[in-house]
Amino acid sequence: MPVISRYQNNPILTKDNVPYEVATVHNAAVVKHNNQYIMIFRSHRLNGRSILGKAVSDNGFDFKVAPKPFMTPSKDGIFAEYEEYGIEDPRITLIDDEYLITYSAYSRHGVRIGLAKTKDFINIRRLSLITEADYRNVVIFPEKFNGLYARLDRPHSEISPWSVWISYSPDLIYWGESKVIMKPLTYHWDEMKIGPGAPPIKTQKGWLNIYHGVFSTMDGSVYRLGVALHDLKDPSQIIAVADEWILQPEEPYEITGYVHNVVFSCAAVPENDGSVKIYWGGADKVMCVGTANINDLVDLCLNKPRKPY
Ligand code: BMA
Repeated sequence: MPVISRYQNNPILTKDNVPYEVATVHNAAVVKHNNQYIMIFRSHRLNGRSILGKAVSDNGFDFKVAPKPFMTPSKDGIFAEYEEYGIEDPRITLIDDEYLITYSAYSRHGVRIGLAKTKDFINIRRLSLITEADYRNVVIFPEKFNGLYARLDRPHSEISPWSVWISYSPDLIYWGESKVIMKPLTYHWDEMKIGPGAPPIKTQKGWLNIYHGVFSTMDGSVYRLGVALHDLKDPSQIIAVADEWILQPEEPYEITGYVHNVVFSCAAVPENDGSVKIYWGGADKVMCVGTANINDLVDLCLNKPRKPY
């Protein structure tokens, strides 16, 4: 039995559903807000640079796209310089009544992470660029630890396979106390690089972290999803990482697209019945969803673990 059941009508959103011209719809953040599901999705424009769109749904499966993009590269101040080549792969965390949106900001200087805030998904305020280059995949925990915000991220390195780190901040602007907490495992499905996926979900046994792992083949990279469990009080402590992946490219829209063999997640929405809707981009071209039981994912970490590194 697969641990994630793919929704029968996948893909749930494609470029054909977007009322402005784009080449893809993928790697979306999704949250529940006022009894609706808000999706902030990435699209490549026809020049290959990315923007963010917005779609809304009553049930988490059927989304309607807003007539205009949600965020495009900034034209103002410091953000303009660092978003010149596009903005990508948003993640959203609700904390203190505000939604924090992190996204990759591309420019001639590399890739760094922007942080924007919104309360209503109408008014958005860019707060800060919270990393230097090169970083991707920042997810912020929905709770503070000893008064500090915490985030997982993935810096690039020339001398180590790209790994998951944790950092803390008193104010969302200055970040520190960074340390590496999880690394790719050699000759394993995630051996090439790993990165945080959805913002962590609180469970009784720990923070559930849905991450992506990449395996290099003669035919390019294969992106899969895996799960890890972090200590509830000290998320830098990893209780267990599941040895097996939870999702890999299998459907035609995951195997072929803009980049082949990719499932890439930026969002998971826990539901009151113990299930979770996991959203992923298929082959960097379409949006997909599946459901899993949160306890099954936790058990996979605990019953069949591998070492964090
Ligand atoms: C990663 C990022 C993701 C993308 C993935 C597969 O490096 O660029 O946005 O989904 O590659 O192409």
